[in-house]
Amino acid sequence: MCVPDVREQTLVAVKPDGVQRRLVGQIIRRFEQRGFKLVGLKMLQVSEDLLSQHYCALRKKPFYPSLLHYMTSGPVVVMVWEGHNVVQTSRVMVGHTNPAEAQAGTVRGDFSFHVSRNVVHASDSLEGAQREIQLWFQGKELLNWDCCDQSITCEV
Ligand code: DAT
Ligand code: MG
Repeated sequence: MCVPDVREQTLVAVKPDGVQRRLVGQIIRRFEQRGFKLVGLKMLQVSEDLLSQHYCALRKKPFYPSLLHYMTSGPVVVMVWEGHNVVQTSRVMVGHTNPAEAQAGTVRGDFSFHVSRNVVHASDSLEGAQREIQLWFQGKELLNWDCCDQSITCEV
């Protein structure tokens, strides 16, 4: 029998501060190590248009202009990870939005100390993940491939 929902997907992005600080490899390593499957990956300079759609729920927040400025200040690395419960598990791995409250062992808890430079993004719900994946990736950019350890990790 296969573990349920092994095709669940989420969007994770290394923000400009994470790219500048050469944290991309360490962040990817954590998701690989956990056993998730990378199905999409690209580096890009984000447009304000894409970001305003990505962060549409935050439009009225006082920090929104500085958030846009920060997120467009340099390249980001955006990824789609797949696996059982990947949305929720990724949020735990990334840690609290405010790094001051993030636990050690999480990405934010290990690599950052202020909410305005919290290194990484991860979708917060299944619906959010679907919306964000469609926003950032075209269907053909996501690969459907078999991981050689799948029968060991997914068949129980
Ligand atoms: P998360 O990224 O954990 O999903 P969010 O969706 O509430 O958090 O906010 C998106 C980003 O906006 C967050 O990663 C960093 C920034 N942000 C949130 N609250 C902030 C605040 N009070 N001051 C400055 N930036 C903030
Ligand atoms: Mg969010």
